[in-house]
Amino acid sequence: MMGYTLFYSPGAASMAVHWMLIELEVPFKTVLVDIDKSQQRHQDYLRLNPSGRVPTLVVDDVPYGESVALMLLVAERHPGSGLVPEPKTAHRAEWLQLTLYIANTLMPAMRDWLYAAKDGDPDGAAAVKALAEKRISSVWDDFETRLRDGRQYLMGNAFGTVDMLAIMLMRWSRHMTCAATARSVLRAYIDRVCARPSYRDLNERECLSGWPD
Ligand SMILES: N[C@@H](CCC(=O)N[C@@H](CS)C(=O)NCC(=O)O)C(=O)O
Repeated sequence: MMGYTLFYSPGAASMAVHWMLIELEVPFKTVLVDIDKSQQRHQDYLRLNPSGRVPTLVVDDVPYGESVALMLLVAERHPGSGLVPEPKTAHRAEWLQLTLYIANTLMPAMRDWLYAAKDGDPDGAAAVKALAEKRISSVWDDFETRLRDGRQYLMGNAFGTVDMLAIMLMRWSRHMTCAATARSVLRAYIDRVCARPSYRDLNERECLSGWPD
């Protein structure tokens, strides 16, 4: 079947991809993979995503994983969306740098915090989480530095993929000592971005509530 089918779990790494599809106003289907019920380990899902991780995006019948890669792929398929700086334009290199920074630095630290006891030794989880919080805090410092010049979004005054990723990950920090909402500059950014109708739509579709408020 042509088109997009997103395998998602509410609030998981699928969230930013889901948001992007909503922003693009393209037709897509969703299939719930309930992580709380370990559905990501079901044989049928592992055939699509052998690592047993969410999300998977089926594009024209072919399944792909990795949320950031999915967003880059979708951006490539919808040139002119305004959600990314187009190739060879002024902000493209900065956008690539920020995208990979989020994928390489922030996302692994989030995983370490959230899965410290499950992926690793439960006895060492506190130390892993403490290091993860340091790494996450230093990314929040960087984001605050960017936003302090009065820009609306991380890349300037154009909302885009990095904002959807950043907001998803800031939401994940809600139970951490380094919760993004505790920082005034980030809080103002979060409130601004989360006021978008697409974010409200996303929350309704994923039955999420309670963040940022
Ligand atoms: N780097 C992956 C991370 C995916 C990931 O860790 N997803 C989590 C949910 S946020 C998951 O599938 N957890 C279930 C598990 O690991 O068993 C991506 O961005 O897609």
